[in-house]
Amino acid sequence: MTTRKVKTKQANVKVKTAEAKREELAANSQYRGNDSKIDDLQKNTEDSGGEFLTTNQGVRINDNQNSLKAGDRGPTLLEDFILREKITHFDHERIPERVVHARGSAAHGYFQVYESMAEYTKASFLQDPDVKTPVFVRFSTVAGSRGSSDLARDVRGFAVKFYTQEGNYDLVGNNMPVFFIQDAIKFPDLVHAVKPEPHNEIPQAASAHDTFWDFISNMPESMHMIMWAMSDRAIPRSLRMMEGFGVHTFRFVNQRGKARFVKFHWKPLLGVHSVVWDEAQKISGKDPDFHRRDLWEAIENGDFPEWEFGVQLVEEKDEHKFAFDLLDPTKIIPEEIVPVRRIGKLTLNRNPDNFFAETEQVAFHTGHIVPGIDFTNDPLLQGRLFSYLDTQLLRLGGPNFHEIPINRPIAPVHNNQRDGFMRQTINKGQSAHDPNSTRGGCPFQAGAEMAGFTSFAERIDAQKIRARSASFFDHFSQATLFYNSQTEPEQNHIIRALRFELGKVETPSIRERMLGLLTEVDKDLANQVAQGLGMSVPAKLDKPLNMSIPADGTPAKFQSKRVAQGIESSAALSMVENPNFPKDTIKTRKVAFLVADGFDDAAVADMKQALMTAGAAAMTVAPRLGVLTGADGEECKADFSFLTASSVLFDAVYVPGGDASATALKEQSDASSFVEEAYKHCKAIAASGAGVGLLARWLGEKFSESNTTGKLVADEQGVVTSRGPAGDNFTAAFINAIAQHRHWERELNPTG
Ligand code: HDE
Repeated sequence: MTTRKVKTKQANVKVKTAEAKREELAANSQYRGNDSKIDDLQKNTEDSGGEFLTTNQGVRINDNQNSLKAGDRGPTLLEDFILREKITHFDHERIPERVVHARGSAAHGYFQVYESMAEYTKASFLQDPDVKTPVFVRFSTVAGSRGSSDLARDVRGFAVKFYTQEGNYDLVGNNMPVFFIQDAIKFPDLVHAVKPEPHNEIPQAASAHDTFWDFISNMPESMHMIMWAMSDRAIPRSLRMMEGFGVHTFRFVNQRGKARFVKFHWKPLLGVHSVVWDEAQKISGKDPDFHRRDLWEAIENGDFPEWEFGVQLVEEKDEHKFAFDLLDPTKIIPEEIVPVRRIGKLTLNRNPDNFFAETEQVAFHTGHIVPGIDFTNDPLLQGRLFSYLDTQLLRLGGPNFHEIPINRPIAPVHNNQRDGFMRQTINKGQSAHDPNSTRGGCPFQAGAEMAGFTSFAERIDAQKIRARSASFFDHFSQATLFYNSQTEPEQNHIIRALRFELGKVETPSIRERMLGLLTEVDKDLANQVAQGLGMSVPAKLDKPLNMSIPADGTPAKFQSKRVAQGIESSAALSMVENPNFPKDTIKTRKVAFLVADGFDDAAVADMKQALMTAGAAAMTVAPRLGVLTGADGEECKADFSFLTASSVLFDAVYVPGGDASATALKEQSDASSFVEEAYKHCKAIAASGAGVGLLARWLGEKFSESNTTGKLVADEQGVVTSRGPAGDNFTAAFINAIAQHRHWERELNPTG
C-alpha cells in the first residue's frame, strides 16, 4: 500500500483588508470589468465554422444523411453508434421550463456606479466609478409558457446578475414595485390561480379567467398590485422602456457595519412607455416575439438600452415613521416622501450567443448577495430565499448549476462542496473538510475586513408564531393613491382592463366580490367597471375575506385599516405625468412610410434623414415587395408589404405625397386600415402633399379641418400635415409628435 504525504503545517496567510483584496483583483486582468465575464464565457464557446462534423467523442462523421442498415432497404442496425448518439441527445434536449417567468429574453452588459457609495454600502461594485461590473439581465413575463406571447397583460421580470469582484449579486426584480401577496406561503396559490386552469389548460398567458379573479377577490392585500397590473405598465412598448424595482426593502451595510434600509429602482433612459390593450392583443398575433425582437435588434444596431440605478435610503431609526410597514411588499415608499437617488448606470451591449446556454440556463437567486447588501424580514423575501435555490436544483438538474458558464462567478470559488451530477471542477487535494489540518486549514474563512460575508446583526426578540403584523392590514390606501395618481386616460385604461378581465370571468359571485373590493379603492372606478359588466356595485363589501386569518382567529381583529399616506397623489406613479420620464426623444422608434411607385422622392428622403438623425428608424411599407421607383426616378426597396407589416408594429406612420403613389394607395384597404389603426392607438401620423388627401379620405370625420385649411404645417392631436413641400417645420413637428408617444386626447370611446 502506498502512503500519502499528509500536510500538517498551517499555511501562513497574510490578512488582507477588503481594500487590498479589491486592488489585487482589479489589477488582475481577469477582473478588468465588462469583458471579464465575456472572456470567461469564451472558454466554453464553440464555433463550427470551417470545421469537420464530429460525434461528441470527436470522431469525424462521413455520412450524416443515412443510418447504418442491413442493405439499403434493410432494418437499421443497433450498432449505429452515430445514429444512437444523435437521437439520444435529441431526446434529452429539453429541461423543465421555469415554473413562473418561463418566457424571457436576456442580454449582457455592464454596470458602473457614478460615485462611491462607501458611506452607505461596502458592496465592491458600488465603490469605484472606473470599475465596469459585467451583468447579465433577463426580462420575462410571469404567467405564460416559454413559447407564449411577449405582449400578455402581465408583470415583467427584471432580473440582473452582477458578476462582481466579490461574488455574484442577483437583483431579481419586476417592472412593478409591489406584489400581489404579503407572505410567501401564498405564492403557490397565486401562481396556481393565474396559470391556465388545471382541467383544460386554458387560457395561456392570461389572467382573464375565473381562477385568477377568484383568488384575487378573496385577497384584499392584492388590490394595490392589481391597480398596477391593470394599468398600461402591464403592456410595455419595449423591455427597454420600462422601470425595474427590487420590490422588497433590502439593507445596505457599510464598512463600519452601519445599516440602512434601501429600495432599488431601475429608471430607463428612453422613458417609460406602453402600448394599448387592443394593440397588445394584435401584436400577440402579428409578432409574438415583439419584445424579444425589439431588444435583440436594438442591441445589434448599437442602440444599447440603458437604465439608471436608483436607491431610496431610509435610516434604521426611521423604520416605523411611515404610514405603512417597510417590510410589507404590497407597499411603495412614494418618491415624493423619499426621493430616488440615481447612483449608477446599467448598459446592455451584447446579445447572447446561445439562447439555451445563457438565457435559459441562467439561474437567479435572491440569496445571491454580496458583502454590503443584506435582507430584511419581509415575509415574501424570506420565502423567496428558499424557493430560488430549490427550483434551480430541479430545473438545472442538480447542485452544480453554479458551474454552468453563465452562472459561474468571475470571483474565484473555493470550498469543500464536492461531486454531484455533472460536476465540472476537478478539485485537487486529499481532503474536503473543514476544519482540517490535512490541507493546512485551506480554504480559509475570510474575516469581514477580508470581504468575508457577515450577516447584519439584527436584534430579534420575539415569540415563534404564525401571524401577520397589524401594520400590514391597510390593503387599500396605496391602491387608491395609485389610482388617484393616474391621468384620466390612464384611469380609463384601468377601467377598460378590469372590464375586459372580469368580462371573461364566468362566475357572477367572483365579479361581485371584485366590485366590492374595487369600491374600497375608488367608488367611481367600481361604478365604471360595474357599468361595463352590466352589474351594479354591491351595497356593502362582503365580509372581509381572508385577511390572513388562522382557522381559529377572530375576524374582528383582522379588519383592513386605512392609514393616511401623507400624500393624495404621486406624479411618479403616472407614465404620462412623471416629470422624470423623458418625452423628448424618438431614439429607436419605428416609423412606417406608406408608399407605392411614384412616391414623392424629395419628401421621403427629407423625412428619412430627419428621423434617422433623431435616432429613429424609417421603414417603407408598400403594396408589394421589391424595388419602388419615385416620381423623380429615385429607387427605394420596400422593407415590408402590407402583408408582412402591420400598424401595431410601428410607433408612427407617414404618408408622403406623389400623385401616382397616392392613387395606388387610395383603394388599398390595407393602407387605410393601417392609418385608421394608428389613429385609434393614438400614434403620431404625418402626411404631406397628396398624402394629406389620403388621410382626409381615410380618417373621415376624425380628420381635423385645420389640417387642410389652416397653416401650411398643422399638428392636430398628433396628426401632422404639410400641404406644401415637406420642410424642416414639418419634420420637426412630426418628431415632436412621436416623442409624446401617444395622443390620448384622441381616444374615441375611452371607457367603452
Ligand atoms: Fe419569483 N420566482 N417568486 N418573484 N421571480 C422565480 O425562480 C418566487 C417574486 C422573479 O429570469 C422562480 O428560477 C416565490 C417577486 C423574477 O430567471 C421561482 C415568490 C418578484 C423571476 C420563484 C416570488 C419575483 C422569478 C421560477 C414569493 C419581484 C425570473 C424560476 C415568495 C421582486 C428570474 C426561477 C429569471 C422566478 C419564486 C415572488 C421576481 C419559482 C416563492 C416578489 C424576475 O423560484
